[in-house]
Amino acid sequence: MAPQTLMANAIRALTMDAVQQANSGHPGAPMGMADMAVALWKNHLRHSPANPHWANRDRFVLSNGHGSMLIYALLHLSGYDLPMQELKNFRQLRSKTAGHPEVGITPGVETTTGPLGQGITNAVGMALAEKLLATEFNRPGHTVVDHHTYVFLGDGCLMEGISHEACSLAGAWKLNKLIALYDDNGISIDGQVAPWFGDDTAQRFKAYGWQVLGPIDGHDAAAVSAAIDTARHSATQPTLIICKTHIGKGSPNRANTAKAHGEPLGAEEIKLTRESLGWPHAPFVIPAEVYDLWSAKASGQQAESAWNRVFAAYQKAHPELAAEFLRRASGQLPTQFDQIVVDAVVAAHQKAETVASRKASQLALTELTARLPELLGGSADLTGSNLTNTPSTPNLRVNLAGDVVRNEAGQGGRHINYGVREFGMAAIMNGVALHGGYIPYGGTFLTFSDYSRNAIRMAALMKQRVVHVFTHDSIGLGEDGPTHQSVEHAASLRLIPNLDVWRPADTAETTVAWAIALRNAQRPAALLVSRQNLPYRPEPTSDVAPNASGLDAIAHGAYILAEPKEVGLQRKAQAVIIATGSEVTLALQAQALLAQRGIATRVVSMPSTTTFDRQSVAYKRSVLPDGIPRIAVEMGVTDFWWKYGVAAVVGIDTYGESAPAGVLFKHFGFTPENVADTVHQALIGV
Ligand SMILES: Cc1ncc(C[n+]2csc(CCOP(=O)(O)OP(=O)(O)O)c2C)c(N)n1
Ligand SMILES: [Mg+2]
Repeated sequence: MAPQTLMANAIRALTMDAVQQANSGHPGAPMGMADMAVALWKNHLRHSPANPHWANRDRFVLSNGHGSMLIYALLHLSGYDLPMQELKNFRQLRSKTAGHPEVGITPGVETTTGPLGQGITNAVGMALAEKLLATEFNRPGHTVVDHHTYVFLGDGCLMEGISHEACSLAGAWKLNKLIALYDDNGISIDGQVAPWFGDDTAQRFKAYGWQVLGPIDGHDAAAVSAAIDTARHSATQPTLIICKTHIGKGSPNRANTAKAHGEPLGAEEIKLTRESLGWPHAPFVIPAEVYDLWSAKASGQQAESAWNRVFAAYQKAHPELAAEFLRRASGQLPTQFDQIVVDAVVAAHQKAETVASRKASQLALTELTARLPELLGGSADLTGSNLTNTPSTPNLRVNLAGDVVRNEAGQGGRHINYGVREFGMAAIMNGVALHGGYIPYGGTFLTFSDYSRNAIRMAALMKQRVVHVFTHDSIGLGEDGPTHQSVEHAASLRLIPNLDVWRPADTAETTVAWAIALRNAQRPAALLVSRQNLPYRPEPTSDVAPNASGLDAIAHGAYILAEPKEVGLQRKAQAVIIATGSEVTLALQAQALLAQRGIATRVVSMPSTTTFDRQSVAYKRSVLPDGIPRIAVEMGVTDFWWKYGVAAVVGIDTYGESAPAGVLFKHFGFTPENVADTVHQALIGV
């Protein structure tokens, strides 16, 4: 048997046996893509199984993540730390072989895939990161960043709308080192795809500015390898290689059927498949000669050593750049980061003006982007509204030759115009973060966070540091009306595990939110900021002075902002008003009104409920003492707040309305009087 066939059949055998053993999984895709995998992994992929984190490795993304056994077989066979026992434990608790590939669990898995369409989009982000890092760090004679990003994807990924967003951008950015191989098997779960997927995929990708190769026979490893070779020489275009395949290839009765997609073949069919493949070995037995064919340990070590020599020369010629590259690649913030944050708060406060928190975010970003070159900003066509750009972040532009355009200072783009593509932006940012070297952030209106939502969830699941700037965070945006006014979004984002949500009230809170978002290397963050101006709170009436203790208070996610003494009452608080973001001012005004009625209240600013929830019980009690009523004020659904044991919520449980903001605040009861009355009523128990 030809070595290539032997190698592909090893994947097929491991796949059908692991899926059978788990009694669940997707045998069809790995069996169909086995020959494509041989072509790529044997002949082209530069990777080092002994060091899955080698900075200049090629990235491989299995966008059709249901075919997870393909990547597990590949990693096992090529020499990663993924013993056969893990394949036998496919899909079992605490195995390294989860149902769908998960980054951080399996060495060699670059991103978590399964939600179709996002893998290819992550790959676009990885290829973008490579291009930008190469522009930033490579020097004549010193090419330290130089790798490809390969993707396998199926019909499902191409049907998903996000593939349009991502692949359109890949064309615009001329990501010539992005090479996607399409598993064109004409089958998805419901059967032959023709009635619901009749696109001319080749023309579609040509229209994006891609090079399209094929259709070729995806079972002809030599043909696939030749196509990859052509793709690697593309100067300016990403490449799609259309590979015609048979789902479940090798299975006499299941191949070419939707049944092969997501069901074990069954003992009888596995027997028949073994016979038809000419694979006599028992389940999970791989002959030594097949391991020898697959092993990438030696070639990987060689590739890595060669790069190490390149890097050593770079270190000699450009020691500071090299040190910076290593810092950036490792995701470490600069050692002076704490000082940078204090400086940012001071700078923002020195402006001493009443600004919208979106503007406060830009003020913070102006300082941060000047000092942290890893910050890579952007917006989904709302730059002037989101205020995610700064003087340090020129727009990304790519010239006809495919090079990143530099400004007079020699600097390439650091602000990305994602166009109107919120989901694409979010998943591309995930890819950028996964690649390393950058901390991506991007903006859109909070209402459209729903468009991005699954990618935000994936960032949280993957523990990636990605920052979403969501502006126009409430009815406070006014006349654009209910389509644009977030009501349920803050609450619903807070439900996503491992996502930090911040809704800051002023410049200090906004800057601290940014600082914590950047410090949390294992967690994405969403910053919910206002369109409308929020009053500047001069020092020292609040605890948010630009000193360590003020910042520390905010960093707890919630803190005591004003005690009764601040409004002239020398008594203990009878009630606590909890407010977030733009409503903090309202709470302070209500506190003053209540003082006139002789009622003593404490105002708690709670910019980040998710952060507050992680504090010690003692701290939480100190902020929200037992025994006195709590009243929450937030321009959003009330449902969320009941978990804090509140007596009442001033909130909005309908959609907004189209009118000037001031009119809406009155209409929905966001007035000092109504907040004061609500507190009063809670105290007297009506
Ligand atoms: C966003 C999303 N929607 C639905 C699914 C469920 N799903 C998994 S695979 C699949 C069909 C994919 O078809 P294709 O990519 O052609 O895979 P093949 O059957 O060829 O292996 C679907 C609908 C999913 N994983 N992600
Ligand atoms: Mg298919």
